Amino acid sequence: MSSQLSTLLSEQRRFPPTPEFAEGAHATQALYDEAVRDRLAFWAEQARTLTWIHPWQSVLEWTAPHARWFSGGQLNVAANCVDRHLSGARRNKAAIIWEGEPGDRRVYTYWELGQEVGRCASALKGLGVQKGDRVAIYLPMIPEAAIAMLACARIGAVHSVVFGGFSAEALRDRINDAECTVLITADGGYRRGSVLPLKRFADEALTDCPSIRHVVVVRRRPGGEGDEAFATMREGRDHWWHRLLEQAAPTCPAEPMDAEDMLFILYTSGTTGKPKGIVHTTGGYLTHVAATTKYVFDLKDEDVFWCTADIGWVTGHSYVVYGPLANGATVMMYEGAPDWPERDRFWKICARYGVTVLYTAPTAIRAFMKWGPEHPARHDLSQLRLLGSVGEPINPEAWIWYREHIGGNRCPIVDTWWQTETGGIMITPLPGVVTTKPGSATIPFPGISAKLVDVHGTVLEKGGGFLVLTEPWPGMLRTIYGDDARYRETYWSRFPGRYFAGDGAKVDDDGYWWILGRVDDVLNVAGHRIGTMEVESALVDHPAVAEAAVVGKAHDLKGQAIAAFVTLKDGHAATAEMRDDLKEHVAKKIGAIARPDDIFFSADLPKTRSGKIMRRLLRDIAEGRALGDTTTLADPGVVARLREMYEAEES
Ligand code: 7RM
Repeated sequence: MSSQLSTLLSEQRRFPPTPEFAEGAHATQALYDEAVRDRLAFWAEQARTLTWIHPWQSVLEWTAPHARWFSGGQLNVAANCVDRHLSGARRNKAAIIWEGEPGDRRVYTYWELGQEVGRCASALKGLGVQKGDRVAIYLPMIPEAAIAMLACARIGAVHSVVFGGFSAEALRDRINDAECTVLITADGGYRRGSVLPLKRFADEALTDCPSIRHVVVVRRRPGGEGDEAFATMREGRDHWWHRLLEQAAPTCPAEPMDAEDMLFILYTSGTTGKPKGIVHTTGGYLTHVAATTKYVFDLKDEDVFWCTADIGWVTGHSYVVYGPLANGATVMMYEGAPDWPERDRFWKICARYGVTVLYTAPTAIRAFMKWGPEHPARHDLSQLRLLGSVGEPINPEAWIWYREHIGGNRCPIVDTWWQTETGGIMITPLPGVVTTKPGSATIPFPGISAKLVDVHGTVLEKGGGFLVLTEPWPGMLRTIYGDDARYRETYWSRFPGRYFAGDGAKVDDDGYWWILGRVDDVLNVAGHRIGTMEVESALVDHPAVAEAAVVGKAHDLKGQAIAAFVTLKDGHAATAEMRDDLKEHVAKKIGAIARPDDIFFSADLPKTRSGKIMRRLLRDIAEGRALGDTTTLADPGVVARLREMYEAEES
């Protein structure tokens, strides 16, 4: 048994909901009962909270592995997230409260958000964007990111948001895979006091993106329009956002979309080198994220909801933009790093804006823990009433620290398990109803069917196994963009007829889920999914590299760190400069998040007789463990030599 599993098994602490919280909570036991009685009726009831242009004919049409939810129905996502809040008291309510890293601030009321979305939508139309066209968004965490997404949704264009931390090459691959016609970017974004030159990266990407016709550039830097260092504008192709929107009409009709029309594509890492374009559609996705936002975060009109995820990840899509805005909530948005200029930046923000619900990642919580409780202690966090966690397993110590030092031992914690592919939260406690256990995501959301299976696909009541989803759910991915065969193969072939999430899990005697993490060759570095193959492809792309094997290595803060074993081509020396050069090369190919922590040079890699690299053994070496079974190795001597070298280098 792994040490992780045994620690989790011994966790005995229980946190039942307080009567005060339960009394005011949206969620009730009845919600679970209803969903058990009739799953589809439950989801239909959630869908009815949205505004539809045309009612649906059937709740679900399921021809495995393809689902159609709310077929025949028509709606517009932007109209649901903005327009419908403009007729009553919410018209003047803050939709987005934003703070930039340098300390600049902006607030958009729902009315103002509507005007900006309208202008951006009109401007995109003016550039020739039509329903179904793909628009790439490569922006920092600024309000324009949400505005651009909603503007696309308004006119029926499909957005593909690319995380601002990704490299030019990663952006180029994503633009080309979806054949985007427009790119929306910025002259720069702030991170730890310096400017990330996004437009320069974009220009580098665009040297080989034949489908792009126009580039819209947000001026993020003060007076940046004339600053050639950050944005050189190409006549005819490039347009400043502020100029374009100034001339555009603030009203733009919302395109009636079929429930199954595409809303967005979001790329995520898999086990091969090529990222998958995860396809999400309109009616089911919005139903799922609206319902989970309401019940998991217990969102009320008075709340200030802060999901700290970047808009470039699915968490930003579902719980910064679509879920909260569909509920007419006030969203907090922050551009920069949690330790800039000081390690109390998050707590300063919580106090200044009276944040009531905070949703962040274990990697951040572990960093806060390391920095010490004196940072949150300096600020008034008494407005907080609910805390959330997402992105990776949260260890019980971090959970307890979060509860005590951020939540004042008063706020319930919701540990939410889900994926880019699931669209919205799948396994989570509902606050006010479910007793929590530190480290457990608890039980499936109402209307979600999760099961534990063994290697043969046999359903297990409890114990350890693989997490599968046995019934379609409204926010599920519909396919992989342009590659339905890969969709079937990746998610539906391991356990036929069931969706395999790629995670290992344990179910305890109470039926609670303890997610253990990925069982495939996908790493989770600080809550970000990175395929080992992606990093390996980047390494072998370097002219000096003959072969590379990448593994995850346990890391205190990041959960996992990247360790790479590299064999160099003849004539290249294994020097410290080479090591730095390779790290830099990976960062340039994929982005800084994929930069390996360790690179080890080796003349050979341990392989089976059929030539498969035995990553399990490399992990053992990287983590300093006793070696597992080496009997299947073609040359058992390789590992011993490798370990000696590794240990010599480490010391
Ligand atoms: C939302 C998101 C998905 C992978 C998933 C898991 C891991 C996410 C939790 C978690 C344990 C959690 N989407 N994961 N949430 N593991 N407990 N609460 O992160 O597509 O980027 O990643 O993240 O391994 O498969 S994602």
